[in-house]
Amino acid sequence: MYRKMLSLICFSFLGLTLSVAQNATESFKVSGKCGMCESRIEKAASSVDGVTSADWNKDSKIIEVSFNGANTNVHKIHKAIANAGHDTEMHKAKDEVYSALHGCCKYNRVDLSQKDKNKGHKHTKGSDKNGKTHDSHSGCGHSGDQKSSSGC
Ligand SMILES: [Cu+2]
Repeated sequence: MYRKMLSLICFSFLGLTLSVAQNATESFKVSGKCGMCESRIEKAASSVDGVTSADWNKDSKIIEVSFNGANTNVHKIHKAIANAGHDTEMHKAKDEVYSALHGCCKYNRVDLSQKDKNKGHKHTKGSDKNGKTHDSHSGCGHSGDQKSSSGC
């Protein structure tokens, strides 16, 4: 009986320690361009059960998420963001979801998925098969310079 009590106490202590340790913060890269992307990405991340905060920076393209590891894992968050149309390091958005994004939000998809194939990242007009180079950017009515597209 005494032994049983002892192991019970041990287990509950272990459980307590684990649940405290499972508050995790992760940051990873998410493709996007403007303030609209920011709210979409953060909304998608926050919609995942267990996520307590999500903050995406449009300049660094890094999202920082805090979540309870007992309820969720970072993989689910990647997936939710990809489902909203934004590529992450782990998950790529479906083409049809990406295509449905606002014109201003059509980020350059080469960035994350084909980094190695795209050495040099040329900014020449129309040479890119995807037509998503900065120079061919359309829909914002301005130069397409990434920094100035924040007002979209
Ligand atoms: Cu956007």
